[in-house]
Amino acid sequence: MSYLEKEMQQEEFVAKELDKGDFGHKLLFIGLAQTGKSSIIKVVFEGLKPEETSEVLATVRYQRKLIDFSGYSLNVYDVGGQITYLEEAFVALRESIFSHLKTLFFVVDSSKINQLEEAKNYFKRALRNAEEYSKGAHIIVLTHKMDLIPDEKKEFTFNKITEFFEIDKYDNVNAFSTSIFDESIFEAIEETLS
Ligand SMILES: Nc1nc2c(ncn2[C@@H]2O[C@H](COP(=O)(O)OP(=O)(O)OP(=O)(O)O)[C@@H](O)[C@H]2O)c(=O)[nH]1
Ligand SMILES: [Mg+2]
Repeated sequence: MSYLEKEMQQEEFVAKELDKGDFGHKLLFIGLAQTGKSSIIKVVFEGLKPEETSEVLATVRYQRKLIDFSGYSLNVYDVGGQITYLEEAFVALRESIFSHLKTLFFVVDSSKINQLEEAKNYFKRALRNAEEYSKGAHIIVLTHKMDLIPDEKKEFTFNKITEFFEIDKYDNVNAFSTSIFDESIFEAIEETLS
């Protein structure tokens, strides 16, 4: 066997082990494009300054990272939100993406009400996949980018999104109103890890 073949075999082995969730808590961030998934990961887990996230590039396919955070070993999956990548995650990569999940974060851009219908479709599909491959996993809806909503409309917006997503129908689904520009995103993630 050539060196390259050995390397590839090793990589495949590691990928399978990671998918199994043996490397700590497996977290999945999924949602439509540009909703802020990679920014959340970089700000909360990697210490990037919120204002520096404007430089974050759109995620191609998906990214997997092993992160030590607050005493937890995390195995974090970040799926690119462009439709091609979402469809790949929901079809070809379904089992490896959705199996062994501890928590699935479904990220919604609270300022883009016109995307809610499409977001809800993917949310429902994510729920079904999590149910099939990771029974008992926590599902968290992040009504994100709340800093873009005027204070007097924040509560209304949060309620509107969570009602539209019918999250009350599910025991294992919770929602948090978040922004990378204040403590809310840290609080939401820490609360779900504990
Ligand atoms: N106002 C505001 N902007 C945010 C927030 N979080 C992320 N962003 C911005 O949203 C844009 C998209 O962020 P990304 O993290 O690349 O979004 P993504 O969901 O990973 O995008 P894909 O990889 O294409 O799916 C960036 O310009 C971020 O600076 C937030 O809480 N508030
Ligand atoms: Mg991304």
